[in-house]
Amino acid sequence: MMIRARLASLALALAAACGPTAHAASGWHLLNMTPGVTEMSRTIYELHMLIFWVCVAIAVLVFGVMIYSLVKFRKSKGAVADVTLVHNTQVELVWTVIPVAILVAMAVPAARTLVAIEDTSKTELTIKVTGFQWGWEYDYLDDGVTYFSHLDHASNAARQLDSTIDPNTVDNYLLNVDHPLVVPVGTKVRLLITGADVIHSWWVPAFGVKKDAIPGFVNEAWFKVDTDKPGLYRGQCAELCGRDHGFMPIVVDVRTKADYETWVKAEAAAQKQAAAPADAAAPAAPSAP
Ligand SMILES: [Cu+2]
Repeated sequence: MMIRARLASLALALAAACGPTAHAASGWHLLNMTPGVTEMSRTIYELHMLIFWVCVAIAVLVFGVMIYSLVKFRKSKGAVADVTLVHNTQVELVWTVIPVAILVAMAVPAARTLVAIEDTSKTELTIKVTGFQWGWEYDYLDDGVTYFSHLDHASNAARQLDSTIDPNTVDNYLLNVDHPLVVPVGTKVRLLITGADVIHSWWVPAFGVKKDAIPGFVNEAWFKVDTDKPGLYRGQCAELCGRDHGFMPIVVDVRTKADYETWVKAEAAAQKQAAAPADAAAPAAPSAP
């Protein structure tokens, strides 16, 4: 029941994040990937749809011929097996060459998209993302801002075994955090993703980003949210990482550039100030003669 509620709310969140209202009403799009809010996520979506329709066409053709043959040439109608096609070189060539050609044709756009996904050149903002049991740490490498992002208090209270809170009354149950990742629109953001303990995976469907967070490795990912799409985007850890795997959601707060600048300056100043008393106290410690 809880899982169903979670899936439903995730689906709703994804729908709210990307689907046009009229389209959302039908509910059919919930079965599909989201086109997302970045050019890359749309490219991935279009590639997925292209390959999907190629597969549908092949399935219709192959099953069509098969079912037609089964019905038309059945034994009860007096059909006799035609053995001239057994080990027929021409036929074998045709059914080898055509699938190879189709696979190669599909590999071209797929490879092009993969190369684009991995292209982390010309990024404008770099954030280190560390997954841990159970939450995320975001480190704005150039701005001196670091903080942890955990499951929000309301979800955490409701999820406890002895809790009397109905999860249906909690907004974005298990999909909300205390401190979301804040990024600007229209900016190529590079993520350096790693793990502190076990393998996690940073996944935000609306950005088309899903990358493993592996201890001892630094994986790269990037996204650039459309200028006209600021808002909250949700995701989850997508690698089974232990007991509380289901309790480490991801929320990305995408703001306008001006809003982001204001936020990052204020946050950097606040963190500097918070660290200051410790720095000031340090020289007062007794030093050895
Ligand atoms: Cu995890």
